[in-house]
Amino acid sequence: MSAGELAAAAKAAARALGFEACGVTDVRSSPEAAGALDAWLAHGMQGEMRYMERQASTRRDPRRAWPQARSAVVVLHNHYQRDAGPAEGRGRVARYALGADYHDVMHSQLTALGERIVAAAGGGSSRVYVDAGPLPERELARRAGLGWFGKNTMLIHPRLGSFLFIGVVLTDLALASDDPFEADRCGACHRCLDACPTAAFPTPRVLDATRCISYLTIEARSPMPAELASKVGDSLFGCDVCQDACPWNVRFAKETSEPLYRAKPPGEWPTLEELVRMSEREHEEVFEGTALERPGCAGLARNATIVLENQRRGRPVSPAAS
Ligand code: B12
Ligand code: SF4
Ligand code: SF4
Repeated sequence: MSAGELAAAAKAAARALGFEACGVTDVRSSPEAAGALDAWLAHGMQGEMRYMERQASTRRDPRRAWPQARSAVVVLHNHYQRDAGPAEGRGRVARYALGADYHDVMHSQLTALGERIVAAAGGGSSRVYVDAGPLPERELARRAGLGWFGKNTMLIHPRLGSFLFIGVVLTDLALASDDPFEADRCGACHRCLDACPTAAFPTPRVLDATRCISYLTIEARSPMPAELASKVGDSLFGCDVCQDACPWNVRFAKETSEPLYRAKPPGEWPTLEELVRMSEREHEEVFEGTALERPGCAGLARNATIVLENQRRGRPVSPAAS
């Protein structure tokens, strides 16, 4: 099979597995993206995410992840769903975390994709990555022609919007690369920058994670600074505000076709009061297999306490999602 035929076979397999978009790129380092990462780290915008420092050399140069790798097959998976917001007494959970943990869902689908590529070539190997690995996933997706970096730093696909997970299959096979996405389709818009409740963007396309509700409610282990806690509103876990504000999502976001990403009924989530009192064991029972395992029992109790305080003081809640 030629490199072009193998790329076509990979894209057909990705479609058959339910991925909405697929592109191919090489694994070379990109000086602009490496420079942007270095500047971000130098300003301490990673906060307590020490893994971002530890993994920096591989993020700068993806070849270090697996020196035999020759191509990266990058896929997008839509996780958008209409969301009426939390039920009475509950906190708001970002859409990506409403159903099963996407790391598990994507991992098995990416493994199947890698196997199909190797089978089509009649040999070779593959390795799969989603979020937790040290790859610069947005940059690989942009280079594979799948979209541009919005001013909110999200990878936006021109016909799907940004409510997308990115997955990567590295392979030691050579596949024909797509043209990188070079256009900036944000134009003069700045709705995401204006909408962010915590003013987390020092400049367009740079996110100070230490101010981002997603970081504060998921990644940070320390107590939340009071100035930021008062701005979190009703967000219990993660944040979609800068994506909800984006016209590309208003226009293109469609319901996910992945049943495993679907939310359980709003009334079945534990209440904020229950979360404050929840034991480690109960936390494990309720949240096993979901992204809400990540902050741990203590992290969710911290978040629930903050949301309760914001509600008590009548502090503005996050804009109603739809
Ligand atoms: C650390 C991390 C976070 C941190 C920091 C986010 C950030 N913007 O840096 C926190 C915890 C805040 C976070 C939040 C979220 N995350 Co996150 N996160 C990651 C992770 C693990 C690394 C990202 C990273 O390297 N950041 C460092 C910065 C410097 O790099 P970057 O954002 O990837 O890429 C930027 C630079 O390369 C820069 N750049 C490149 N060249 C140039 C040139 C110039 C001139 C400039 C100015 C910049 C520039 O622009 C790129 C895009 O902004 C990736 C998975 C992965 N392995 O890549 C997921 C990932 C980015 N997250 C993801 C998601 C879904 C989210 C949330 C939506 C979850 C939620 N609903 O709460 C939010 C979105 C917040 C936001 N607006 O970004 C998805 C994004 C998918 C997409 N369509 O873009 C990813 C790819 C995971 C996945 N596999 O799907 N996340
Ligand atoms: S996810 Fe929320 S807090 Fe983070 S940058 Fe976007 S709007 Fe701001
Ligand atoms: S809201 Fe506007 S500026 Fe922000 S990412 Fe979307 S198009 Fe770009």
